[in-house]
Formats: sequence, C-alpha cells, structure tokens
Amino acid sequence: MLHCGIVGLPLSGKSTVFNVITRAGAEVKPYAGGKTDPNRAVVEVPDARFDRLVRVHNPKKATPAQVEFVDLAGLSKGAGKGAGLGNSFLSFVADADALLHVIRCFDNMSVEHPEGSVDPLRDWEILDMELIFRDLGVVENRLGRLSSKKKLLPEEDVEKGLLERCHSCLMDERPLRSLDLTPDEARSLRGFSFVSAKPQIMVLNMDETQRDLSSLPAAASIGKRIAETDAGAVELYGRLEMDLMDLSPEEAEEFTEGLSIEEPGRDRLIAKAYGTLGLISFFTCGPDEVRAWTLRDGDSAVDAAGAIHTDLAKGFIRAQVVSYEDYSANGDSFAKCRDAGVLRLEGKEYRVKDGDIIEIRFNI
Ligand SMILES: Nc1nc2c(ncn2[C@@H]2O[C@H](COP(=O)(O)OP(=O)(O)O)[C@@H](O)[C@H]2O)c(=O)[nH]1
Ligand SMILES: [Mg+2]
Repeated sequence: MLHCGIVGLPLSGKSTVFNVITRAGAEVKPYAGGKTDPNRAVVEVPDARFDRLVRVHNPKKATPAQVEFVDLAGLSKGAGKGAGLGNSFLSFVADADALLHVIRCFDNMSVEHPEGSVDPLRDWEILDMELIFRDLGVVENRLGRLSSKKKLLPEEDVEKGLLERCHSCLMDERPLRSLDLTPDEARSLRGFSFVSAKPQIMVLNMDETQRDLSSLPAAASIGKRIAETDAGAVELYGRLEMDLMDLSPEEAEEFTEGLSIEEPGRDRLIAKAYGTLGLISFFTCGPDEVRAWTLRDGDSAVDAAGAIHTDLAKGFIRAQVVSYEDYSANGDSFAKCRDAGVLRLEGKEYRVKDGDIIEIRFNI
C-alpha cells in the first residue's frame, strides 16, 4: 500500500496531525524525544464515485482506496549528514511514497521549539535542506562509483548523465522534485528513493488564535514561498481539530465559529494528499467485490494488474478499460459498454487514468 510519511521538526505537531487524519490516538506530548518507532495507520480515501459503484453493484464486499499514514520521529538539523537519529529517520523517509511536511505556526509558550523561536519559513528551509543533503550524499556516492569504472555500459552512461543533472540541481539547493524529468527518467531514478524528489504537501499547523495565514509571523514571505513551491499547502488547526473529534457537531460548531474552517481538516488533508501526491484510483467491479485501487499517476496497465496480484502482471494479456463516466452512462455494465463502443482493449503500455474501470485478461 502506498504510504505518506509525516515529517517535520520535533514538536511541530506531527503526531497531532497524524491523529487528525487517522483518529488513531497516537501520543501527543509537549516535549521532544522518547519513542522513535513510527506510528502507522491506514485511512480510507473518501470518493463519491466509489460510493456510487457500491450502491449500484451491491457487492458482498466493498473496499475503498486506502492510504497509510506514518508518523515519523522528528527530524533535527544535521540529519541529512547523519547526525542524531538522522540515518534511521531518513531511511523511514526514503520508504515513504510521499511526504506530509508539518510546519509549526502555532505559538504556544508551553511547547518548546527546537530552534528557540517560532519561524515557519526557517523551519521549512531546515527540513528541505536536510532532504537535499541526504540526496546529495546518495548522488555523490553513486557518481563516485561510476567514475571509478574503466568503461561504462551504455545504460550506466545514461544514468551518469541523469545523476549529474541531479547533482547540479541539489548543489543549487533545489529539491529533485523541481527537476523536469520524463516519466522514463523518473522511473529510472526510483531505485534511489530520493527524498527530495518525493511529492510533498506542506501542512501549516496553526493555533486557533491565528485566524488565517495573514496572522502568522512573516505572513507575506510565507505566502510568497507557498506560491513558488511545487508542493501544495494546507492550513490546519491541528490541536483544535484533534480536540473537535471528541465533540458533537453542535459543540464543534461553537468552537469553530469565526475561524476559516469550512470542511473538516481531515477530509481536506486526505483528499489533498491523494491528489497532490499524484495518486489515482482505478476500480474493479463485480458481484463479489467493488474495489478502488491506488496507483501513481503515470502507471501502466501492467502496474494496475500488479496492484491486484503479481500473477496478473506476470500473465498479463490485455486490459478491458472504460472510463467511470462512460461506465455510469452505460448501465454500469461491461457488456453494455462494449455494445456502445466505449469499452477499450488496452495493452501493457496503456497509461491508467483516474476513474478507469478495469478488468485484466491474463494467462498463467
Ligand atoms: N496550541 C497548539 N498546540 C499544538 C498544536 N499542534 C500541536 N500542539 C502541541 O504541541 C505539542 C507537540 O505536538 P506533537 O503532535 O506531539 O508534535 P510532534 O513532536 O511533531 O509529534 C503538544 O503539546 C501539542 O498539544 C496546535 O495547532 N496548536
Ligand atoms: Mg510525535
């Protein structure tokens, strides 16, 4: 299952945000240190299309798309060069498919700040730089190895060129996510698990005394930074939303009066995570099960088969595909879609689209 790692400085509210998203009740505490095992929890992704498919097919089993969230230990300055918990922390980050980066905006005197003051922009940069340092280490290591070889294979030559591009990007203090890579190039770099290449969402963790972004310290520069970044940004009242989970809707309304909360932070974050993280869903429908499966945008029909079962990927012949819109407009039936000429037979290379209804033909 794809999973989203929650990163940030110690005491930025990572476990709080984790609880808001997962309702898992992880420990939240006003001091840093202690437990370093990550908290993990799986959440269902809200999707109206899925809900409708379940109503129509009334299957024995309904399995919505799921994403796992992992609450990682805090990252401190120097981690990218191996200081402190650096290495073990970064190996967890490298495992994640995407990152939710929590930035402390709340100004709560009783919670210490590892850098001594509340400064969202500085914290944003600290974390970005740690990720960049870590990747730089990986790139230099591999480039060193390649250059010590007498003769490079053609594919190693291509790899070297690509890694040199990565190197100059990182030396400019830019994350690898900002590189303009072809899907093939991106795929060939996947094995390195570059942490600065991972899709990232910034979570601005605010206090209920802060009405919106404009009441933050250095609001203008934060706004500018958000506009410049390729990462999405979500404003969240972390602690407030966590406390709201225990209240009735009426009580909750009283609490949130005057704050710019339209939709619960939980739904906003999950939807945003799914979209910004470049995830898409395809569906399989039948009387036994209606299921939403998660892929990365850009994945192929074989990846879709592999998500269902490795055997389906191995014995893949063709995929029968119809878009959700065509499917629902044609009686929610493959037979009717075929009659209407909207059912397609696609090969291995087909790039799956969000909302595709798919049936894999395979032979093993
Ligand atoms: N005032 C306020 N306090 C918060 C907020 N989010 C977290 N905290 C407090 O900050 C402390 C650290 O939170 P925690 O989620 O454990 O941070 P972590 O170390 O990043 O996992 C706890 O005492 C939280 O109650 C917030 O939005 N507002
Ligand atoms: Mg924590």
